[in-house]
Amino acid sequence: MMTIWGRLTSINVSKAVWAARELGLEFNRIDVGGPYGGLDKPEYVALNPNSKIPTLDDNGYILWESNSIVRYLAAQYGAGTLWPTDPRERGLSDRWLDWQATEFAPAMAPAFIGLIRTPEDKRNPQAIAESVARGNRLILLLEKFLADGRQYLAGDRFTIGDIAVGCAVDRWFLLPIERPATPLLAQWHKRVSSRPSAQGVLQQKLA
Ligand SMILES: N[C@@H](CCC(=O)N[C@@H](CS)C(=O)NCC(=O)O)C(=O)O
Repeated sequence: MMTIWGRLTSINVSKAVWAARELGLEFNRIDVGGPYGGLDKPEYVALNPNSKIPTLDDNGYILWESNSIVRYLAAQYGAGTLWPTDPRERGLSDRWLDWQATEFAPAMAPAFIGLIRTPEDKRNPQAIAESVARGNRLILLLEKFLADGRQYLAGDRFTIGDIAVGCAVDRWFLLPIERPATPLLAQWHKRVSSRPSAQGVLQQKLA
């Protein structure tokens, strides 16, 4: 039995859920975190000492860190599809998970926290503006990257890189911010978010 712990409004939970659905896996999802709480309960901390979501339980194999969960699911159940077997092709997909976690997420975090989680009178407009500018620069890098006509981030098929960046770009499109024109990114977002596996996973209320 497979269980994914975490509320679906979390970007990191949505990555794990999207990967599991794309792979056609049967799993049970348990709402914890955010309004559901439960992350400090000893039984949850025993699973995930970070008290964060998501956590995966694959038949007793426990894993946390969303991008590691996506890599594990793809490697275990999607070799040759979500997880390219050629190391060079895989590298071109895998790097986008690191890009999402170490470049894009930190760039957008102040804007996200400021606009979604901070009451208007307590916001720091300068920090928000700087964050949006930083995030938008990275988005334009993606737009330029897609200019060679590629359908997916690692080439001509959907892989793990599309999942991590897809979840992040989905939220970027939902944020109440000024966005530069990104027609290629919009087409790619439409392509990946219209997959059956993405239905009910993306376009969540920002929380
Ligand atoms: N690096 C971790 C970050 C996990 C994380 O920050 N999760 C957030 C939700 S996106 C969380 O647990 N927040 C507390 C909550 O939802 O109550 C990962 O990628 O899994």
